[in-house]
Amino acid sequence: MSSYSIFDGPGGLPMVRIANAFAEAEVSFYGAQVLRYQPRDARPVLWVSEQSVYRYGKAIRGGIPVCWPWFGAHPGDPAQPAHGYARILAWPLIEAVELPDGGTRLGFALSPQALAERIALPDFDATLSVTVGRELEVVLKVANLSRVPFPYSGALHSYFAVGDIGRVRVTGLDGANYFDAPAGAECVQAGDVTFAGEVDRVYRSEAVCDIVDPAWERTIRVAKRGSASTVVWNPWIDKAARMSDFGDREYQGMLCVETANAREDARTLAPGAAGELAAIISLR
Ligand code: TA6
Repeated sequence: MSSYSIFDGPGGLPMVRIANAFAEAEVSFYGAQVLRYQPRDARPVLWVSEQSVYRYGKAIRGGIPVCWPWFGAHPGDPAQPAHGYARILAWPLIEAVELPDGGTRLGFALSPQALAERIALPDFDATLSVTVGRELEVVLKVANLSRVPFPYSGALHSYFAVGDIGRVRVTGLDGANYFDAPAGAECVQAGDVTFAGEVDRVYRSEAVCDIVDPAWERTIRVAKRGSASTVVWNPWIDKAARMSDFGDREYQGMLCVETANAREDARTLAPGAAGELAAIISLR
């Protein structure tokens, strides 16, 4: 039985749907962005805004945007798009594999030529794999094919669906140093992360994080490889109201726990070197 199929999604954007014994998932070729991950007999794990825009040139608000080759604002050129180009370019499908355990793996490739038209970068190879099985595994692999160092930062900017953000807590970051963006300050996390206002923090942490969601009586585990930073974000009321692709009350049902290498954890690939950034997401 074929576990994947290609179809036209919102805005006519081509997408691929995976359906196997473990879960259903949907990935947009635009941005190689996982937009849906729903284990069998469970609610959707990922969140997508009902106000999201499905148009080339604008990042889709939700799922797992691929932020690369930089996280946040471009380090030197304010005219460049926030969070890089990967999430606003089409990634051709290069692999679709039905795995022995019944899972499914898709592979996408980012065209260096598509980026070269927009920004000068060392010659690279970038691929993204999505594996839907007992867990959801998303892996960004980058290789430096040039003879010069390749500096970059990035994130798998995962949006998660929760029942009530006011009751959610994120474990695993106790004692971690973080940059608090709204405060503009370096801080140290005390206990679990809870939410009673805008939270926009870049933690220096490689820890596994659990999103404990009492309202929906579940825990979402976010494990990772190749990531020294964990970003936690909820825009809360005022910032949500300022975003046209984010419903005013949608902040109550979502948060981001991002698998990243950001700020001091930015990477530099030596000539010929390769690196990966992986998020492994599961329900507990
Ligand atoms: O990951 C958190 C963050 O950097 C926030 O500061 C906020 O800007 C969010 O990403 C979303 O960014 P976007 O460009 O997708 O609106």
